[in-house]
Amino acid sequence: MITRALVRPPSSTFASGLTAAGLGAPDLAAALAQHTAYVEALSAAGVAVESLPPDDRFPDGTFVEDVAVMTERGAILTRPGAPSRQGEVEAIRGAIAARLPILGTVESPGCVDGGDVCETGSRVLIGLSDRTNAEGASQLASLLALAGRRAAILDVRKIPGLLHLKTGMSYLGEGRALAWEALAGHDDLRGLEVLVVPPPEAYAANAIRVNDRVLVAAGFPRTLDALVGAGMRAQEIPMSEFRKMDGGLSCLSLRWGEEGPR
Ligand code: CIR
Repeated sequence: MITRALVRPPSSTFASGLTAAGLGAPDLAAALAQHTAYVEALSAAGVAVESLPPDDRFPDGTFVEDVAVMTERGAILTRPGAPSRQGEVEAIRGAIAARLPILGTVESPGCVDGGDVCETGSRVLIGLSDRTNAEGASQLASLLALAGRRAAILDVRKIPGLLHLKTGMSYLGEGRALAWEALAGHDDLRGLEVLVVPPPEAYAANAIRVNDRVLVAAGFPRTLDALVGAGMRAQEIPMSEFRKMDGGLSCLSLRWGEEGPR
């Protein structure tokens, strides 16, 4: 069960964050409305959501997933790979520490973005990307071991268009995953039943399982059909403004409970 989540609505500087999407500037009012809908969806799924104040020092600060990895035994703070985002860790440290133990922090020269960390039930996958380096992945694997979690490190740097591991895959629970074709055949996904996301719907691969349902970006009918066809309760969430900033559903919250890191 996921019982708790932390979020931070986008701030007035949101549009100056990092992006390679090429989809134009986000509209802040629309982003705030989409964020509210996201929080409502988490709440409706039984999650107690706490909202931190927007912080205009950090345009990408709404993507709270990247600064910590949550486990049922405590949180691990990361060191994001983008220099403009590294201050986000100090900005959220107190809020996390007030809610659960901090098991450790990824230290320089290691870098990890939480978006590269994907729970798959039996173990945690850590993607090596432009944001997560080998040193950071290795430190995180050791810290996860303290939380009783096994980790596997996979290199996803050669997959075009993949910012983070979870840009291209999501764990759906019960041994199932949603993933790009390029990841579906990877050795480290062996043993998972993978629903492959068609290339025109690549953005929809970043979905989140929240208790009895899966939240999926709105506007990707084939992915929605695949989830429903697999017997899942799927709920569409409008994400257009976060997509413009390369963010997906998982990025917008830190979620924890009894099942381990997400
Ligand atoms: C960034 O480039 O860091 C942000 N604009 C988007 C981060 C998305 N986070 C995630 O996928 N976990």
